[in-house]
Amino acid sequence: MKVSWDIFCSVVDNYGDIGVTWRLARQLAAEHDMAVRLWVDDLQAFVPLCPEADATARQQWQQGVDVRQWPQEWAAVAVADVVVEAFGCKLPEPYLRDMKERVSPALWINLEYLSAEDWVVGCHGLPSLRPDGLKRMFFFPGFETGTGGLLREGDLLARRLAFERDPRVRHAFLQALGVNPVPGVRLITLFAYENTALASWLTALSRGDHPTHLLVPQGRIMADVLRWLDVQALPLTTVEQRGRLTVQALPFVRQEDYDRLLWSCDFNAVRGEDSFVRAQWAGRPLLWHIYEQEENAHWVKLKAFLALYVKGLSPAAAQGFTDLWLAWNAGADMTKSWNDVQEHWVELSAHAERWCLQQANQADLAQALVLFYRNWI
Ligand code: TRH
Repeated sequence: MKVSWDIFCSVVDNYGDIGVTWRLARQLAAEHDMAVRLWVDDLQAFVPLCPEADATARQQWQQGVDVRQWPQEWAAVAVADVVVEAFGCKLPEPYLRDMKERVSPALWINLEYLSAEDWVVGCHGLPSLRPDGLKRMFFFPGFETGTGGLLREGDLLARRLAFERDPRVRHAFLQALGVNPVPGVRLITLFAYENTALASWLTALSRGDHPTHLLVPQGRIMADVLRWLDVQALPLTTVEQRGRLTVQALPFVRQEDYDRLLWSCDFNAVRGEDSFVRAQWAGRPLLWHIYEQEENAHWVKLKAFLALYVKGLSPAAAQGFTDLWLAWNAGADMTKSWNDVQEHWVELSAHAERWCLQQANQADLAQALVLFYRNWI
């Protein structure tokens, strides 16, 4: 009998909650032969990532995953062997009661947000005992040994390599999106929250030595792009040229294609959690727009990641890269830091690939979860 998993996802805002849980659910089913139910309270957020999904269906099968609408009025179901509560979403009370009644206890995992902070290693895998007798285990993704690792499909890097080896595949992929970069141009994707730093970056790109083609998937940064271009709209098929910068809007693509898009580019601006990790697997230099938290808690996370990431870079490259990320996240002028980064482009590109391979030495998060369960029973 397959081990059964219930993964609970409450969509707070954006696509990160569903992005991570959908990816995890698929991988557990495809690579570990698990029976996975994914409970989602807002299926509207799921459809852009998986366009064949039905936002109104109470139950549907997608890529081997039993996707369920998480109903407001919970209807009893058999509790799974492993219960994943993603990002502290609250499990339904009746489900918790059924967990208490279960003859063989279920493993209850609280899957936490990704952070590079030091304390994560110490807290990963710790139990929390509740007054009602149930025990919840804290599972922390992370970049270092002793954490739960990062989501990475088993064949991901091999697929990227195959994609990169054949320029015709990249060409066809971009063409299908309506992207026809001129030879030698630098391709950059831009996925970010609203950001006052954008104007300075786009201006620096338009005045830079290197021609750049910027691809902007539909999303929250678009209004800032339009403002800088001084246009009302950027239809999908058109490109806008300003100096050395070409700007093009893209549709929001399915999750698998988003990877291909990142692999097709020389530099990727990403945000939140899942696209941030995917950009690292792309092995290209990246720019992270971190999700803002109360009391500026995100700055600690940002700096903790930077401190880890820049290890092994020359001091000047590390400084330029750090300054760029800090300016972007502070909404400050990026002209100087972007120009500084240009001096270290080759080094930063090699470093990104090295970082990717180094991270790939860790067990991936799905693998780590399965092992955690095996060790627990
Ligand atoms: O959408 P996000 O900003 O999600 C955020 C973060 O996860 C944040 O940590 C969380 O607290 C907050 O939501 C509530 O960014 P993220 O995590 O990168 O998720 C975006 C998902 O969308 C990711 O799975 C990649 C996917 N994607 C596509 O599938 N196609 C696209 O075209 C694009 C641009 C993204």
